[in-house]
Amino acid sequence: MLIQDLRIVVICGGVGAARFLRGLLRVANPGNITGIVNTGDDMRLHGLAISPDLDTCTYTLADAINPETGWGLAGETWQARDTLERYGGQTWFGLGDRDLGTHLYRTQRLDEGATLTEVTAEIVAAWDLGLTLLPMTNDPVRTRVTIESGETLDFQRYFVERQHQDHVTSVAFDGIEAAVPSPGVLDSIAAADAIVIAPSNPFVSIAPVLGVPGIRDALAARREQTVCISPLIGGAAVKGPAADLARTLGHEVSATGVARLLADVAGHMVLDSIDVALADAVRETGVTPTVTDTMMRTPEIAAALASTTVNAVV
Ligand code: FO1
Repeated sequence: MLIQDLRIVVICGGVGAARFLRGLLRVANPGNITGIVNTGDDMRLHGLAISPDLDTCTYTLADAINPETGWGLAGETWQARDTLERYGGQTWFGLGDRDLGTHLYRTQRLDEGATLTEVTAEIVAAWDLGLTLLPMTNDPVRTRVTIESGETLDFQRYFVERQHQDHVTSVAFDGIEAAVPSPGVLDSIAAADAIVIAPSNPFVSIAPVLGVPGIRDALAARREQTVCISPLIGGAAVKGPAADLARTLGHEVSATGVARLLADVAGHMVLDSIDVALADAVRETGVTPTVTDTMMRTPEIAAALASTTVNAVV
């Protein structure tokens, strides 16, 4: 089948997933693409409902992402934050004036009784993206990390306020036992021709999605059509704490370690050319390796990666 005709599901975290989706949209039919996005990073701040990974995927695909920061909107101004600063309000998590519009709209709609799935569909339509983005669940799930001191931190406190410098001893997803996959998640996994686990942090971005009851089993049933892309290149993360977390959580800090972590749901792995020597070790975990350039420096490289990744399982 031509890639244009394939129904493709992508399990998404933040930046790495957004860049991959942007490449995929160049080679596949947006109407056949469904992103299932992590909501464990979500938070309430200033009374506003904030969904960072949904927004990073949306803004990146709209070519509206802030290029300096990798989150929020381009051409941002910070007048509201400056006013907060004057009052000594919370400014550690920066909400730009344009980005605030998204949080105001989402909060209003949720308060009116809309689900996060419905609000996400409205926001994606307003940016005219063409694909479907689904939150992993409409129920509240909050990623929390416990650090060496024994203190447990909300994810954004760890990631942003403390610049993910802490030595993490465990990660938990509060509320996940009671969470239900949002409508369409399980059906899209069952119907997909190809399923991609995007190169997001496996411990704090992909793990919450797999942890929603029902999702991991649904993916395991499609293991031969599921391919993960290693977020570690040469034993390092492209961005963020994935390598640090692998180390402190006791996993091998390499593409092989990630293959082992996801081997029950992904029968295939795409790893970077730098890690070509790991291909045999990946194969020994029962995962079929494909080696290519996975550093998405340009949308063209992201598009080539998307084609190679989908072709690994169809
Ligand atoms: N990350 C930061 O490092 N500093 C910030 O001030 C910050 C603000 C922010 C606002 C909205 C949003 O959607 C994301 C924001 N992020 C910020 C990134 C965020 O922490 C990450 O996108 C994810 O939660 C981790 O992937």
